[in-house]
Amino acid sequence: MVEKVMTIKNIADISLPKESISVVFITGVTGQDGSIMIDYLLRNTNAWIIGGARRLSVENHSNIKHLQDEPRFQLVNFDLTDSHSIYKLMETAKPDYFINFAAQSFVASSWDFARQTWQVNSTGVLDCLEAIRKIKPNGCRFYNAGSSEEFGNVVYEPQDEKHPLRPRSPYGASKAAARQLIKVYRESYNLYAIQGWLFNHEGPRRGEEFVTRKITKGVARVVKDLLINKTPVPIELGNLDAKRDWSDSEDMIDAVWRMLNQEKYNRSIETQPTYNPFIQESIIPFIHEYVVSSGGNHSIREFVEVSFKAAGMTDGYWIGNGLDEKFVIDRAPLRLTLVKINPKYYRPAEVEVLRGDSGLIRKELGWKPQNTFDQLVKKMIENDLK
Ligand code: NAP
Ligand code: F7E
Repeated sequence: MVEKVMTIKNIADISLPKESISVVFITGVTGQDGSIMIDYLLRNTNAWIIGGARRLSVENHSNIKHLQDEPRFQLVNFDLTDSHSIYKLMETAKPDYFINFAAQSFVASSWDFARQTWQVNSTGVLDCLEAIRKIKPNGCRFYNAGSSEEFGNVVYEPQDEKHPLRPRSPYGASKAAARQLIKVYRESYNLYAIQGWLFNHEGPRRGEEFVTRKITKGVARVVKDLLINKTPVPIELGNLDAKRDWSDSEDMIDAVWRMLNQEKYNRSIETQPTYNPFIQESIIPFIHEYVVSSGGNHSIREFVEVSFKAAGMTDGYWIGNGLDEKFVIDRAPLRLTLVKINPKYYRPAEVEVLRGDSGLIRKELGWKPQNTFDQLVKKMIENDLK
């Protein structure tokens, strides 16, 4: 059977219904968060959704293939580093929401591609803000994907909205710069423009170079090799001691939508003396940028252990120290190495420990995660075992 390929339109060919309906433009839809956001909006709203994606020589639509026949979704050719395409999109679709997930999102690559990281993650955001300000300043709400990496070299735990920005990578610096630009535009032009601090979030659609998915895919491969009596090639990792506050990406997307519609969730905004639901600017003084996180954290070493257990392998254990540390199992007469260290995966500078305090968004917008860490690992392992 020949598989259908997702049609990618030019911006000029966008078609929207005549009747007034909410239009959401989402960038980065081939990635994890963008694709989950589309599914979330199709389930929970009647909005029409336009997804922006770069046309690549080799198709990369696995996260959005299921939307091929979805009438409320259109995929358009879009590049965040091309300001013309941002303006063209704003003029043609005049979206009510502009959700920017597009980024050079891989921290480890940001040292090798520092300039490109800046162009996409910072200059790209500036171009979005300018286009919104010029074309639809009063009716387009903008969300940019901020990150716990902005906190970087942390000074207290857990990190909340007041924690200083102390990035440790070109990636973290680029997101911190975008945050400052958004603040300036919000305050100067009354834009509903915000950037949440999302801590790490994962799931079956996670890119394979990020450590969680690398581990769950690796574990699935090891399990398969052992089943056919093949000696497994070890999974190679870097810093096992780093700790991250991992959540399920489905929960985080719900937080993004709440941040974009704060008056619907935060009853205290309505009681503010100047609040008028019919004037968008009236809520600008009350909107917040929130930390979104689970509140717990785990080391990479723990993620390895929990993943093997979720795949039914409970007899693995660690031996050795430092660069010689290994995760092994005994299969008489052999001791098999399943995980080992490769120093090439260490970073020039590391964010050692992250743990977020999401108390404010829980209190003000009623957000709360539905999935636990163990459920997340199980879901990822089950997906990769398939
Ligand atoms: P992802 O899976 O790596 O997706 C990134 C998306 O950006 C991809 O669709 C990619 O398209 C697109 N993109 C990159 N450069 C582009 C450009 N110049 N023009 C248009 N599109 C471009 O990332 P994610 O995990 O979904 O994260 C979404 C956003 O949240 C990112 O901004 C990330 O920095 C941020 N964030 C993520 C996390 C997390 O834990 N996942 C936490 C905090 C913040 P291609 O497929 O063409 O490369
Ligand atoms: O690394 C360590 C690595 O690449 C997590 C992005 O979504 O979340 C993500 O950034 C930790 C780091 O994610 C390997 O040194 C060890 O300490 O999965 P990661 P990240 O850098 O935390 C933030 C919030 C974002 O905003 C980003 O967009 O794991 N680690 N060994 C390794 N990491 C990788 N990738 N590969 C290893 O082999």
